[in-house]
Amino acid sequence: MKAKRSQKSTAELPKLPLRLLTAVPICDGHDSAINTLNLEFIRHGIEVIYLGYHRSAADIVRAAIQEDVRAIGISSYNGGHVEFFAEVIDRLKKQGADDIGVFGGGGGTITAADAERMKKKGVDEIFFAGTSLVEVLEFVKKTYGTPAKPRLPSTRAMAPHSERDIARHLTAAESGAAVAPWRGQTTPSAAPIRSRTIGITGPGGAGKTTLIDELALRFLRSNPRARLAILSHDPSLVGHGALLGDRATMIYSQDDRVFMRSLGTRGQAGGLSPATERCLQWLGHAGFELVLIETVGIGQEAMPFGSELVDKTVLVMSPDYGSRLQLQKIVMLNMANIVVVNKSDLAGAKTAAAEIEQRLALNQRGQKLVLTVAKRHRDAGVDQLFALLKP
Ligand code: B12
Repeated sequence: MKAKRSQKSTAELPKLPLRLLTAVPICDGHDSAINTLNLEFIRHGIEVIYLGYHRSAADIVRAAIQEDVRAIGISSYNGGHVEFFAEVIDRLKKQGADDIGVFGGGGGTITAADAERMKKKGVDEIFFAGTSLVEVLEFVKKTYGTPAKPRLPSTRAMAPHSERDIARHLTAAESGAAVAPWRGQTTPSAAPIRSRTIGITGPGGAGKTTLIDELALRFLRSNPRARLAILSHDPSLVGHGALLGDRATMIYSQDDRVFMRSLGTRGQAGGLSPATERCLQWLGHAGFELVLIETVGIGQEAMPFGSELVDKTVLVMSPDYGSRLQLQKIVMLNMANIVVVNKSDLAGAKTAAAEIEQRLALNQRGQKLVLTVAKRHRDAGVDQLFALLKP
């Protein structure tokens, strides 16, 4: 992999967007309030990693650390909030991450007396029914608008290659900083190491995230000790933040052996982030056996990956791409090593597979075609894809 030589000194670093993680606790499906708040946050330039509802304190803390967020916003309606918020704070402390703030709300289900108890346990603020979005925004900007220190990787406070340490290096990579070497290691630019890397791309709605989650399950089962990293991209909205929501639909990727990082494209076209390559270098140094990269939903002319970035590329399509003519316009059909027709239980999937097979045959590159139903457990197509991804 080519090394990036144009890293910036700390003085030139761009101001990074504020990153928050939001979630709804376990046994709670009230996500209406948090969905509204998420949109308001991204409208004001914040990157929101949304974990979804029915999430355990352990999932929330693991994700917050991996995503290196400044604070966690929890929306809780089904009771048990005093204990749940306390568990989140306790787990953050145990993992040396108590600089990550915790705040939240829950309509009228959190009483003023509960809120006082929660604040005593370390919650920064609780918002009650009737709070305006402006008020929430003002609190967030005032309380979390400046980074807690230290934000850059510190060899003093963090065990090398701990989740916190890796997360901080990725943040530094996102800022473009010339990151300090890990203890006992050379800098990524001096000695690039790359994990086996698979690039997964395709139009929005084809089922890439579900497919990756199923691949994660197969990876965890087939390698009892190995670690997997996932770099998941979502678009940054022009002039706004980004809703980084891929975690919300993932189950197996919440495993302790999976390190997942959500990246906003931050103005770069093509499906990846300006920092993807630098992040890959650090993941290589951290020793992950496999890295899966998910691009944003791509269009006809996108070619997100070069061979310097990934070992294999997978194009995921759904059967409803339109007419056969459309297939002539999709550049990735020439480039991908493997083409997946996901949702192959839908009507028209057989015709789609036949048309894509013909299109690939014209390329004469030995590209593989796999039919999957990623939402189905133990899908034979996903097994076949997993086998094809092995070295
Ligand atoms: C809408 C609703 C539902 C919808 C949820 C839809 C959805 N996808 O969210 C449906 C109909 C599905 C539903 C189902 C149930 N519900 Co319900 N539901 C409500 C209701 C009426 C409104 C909640 C709401 O979304 N309000 C809109 C938001 C925007 O307003 P808000 O709450 O005031 O939020 C503000 C602040 O609290 C704050 N805030 C909130 N969250 C956060 C997070 C952060 C980070 C920040 C900064 C701020 C913040 O900012 C908001 C903006 O002002 C409440 C009653 C109530 N009035 O609160 C019951 C209520 C929460 N539900 C209740 C119950 C019991 C249930 C069910 C168990 C019913 C059943 N037996 O099936 C199920 C459980 C569902 C589940 N899987 O968890 C009870 C909970 C009782 C309790 N905790 O003791 C309530 C209180 C009703 C009641 N009085 O009995 N429910």
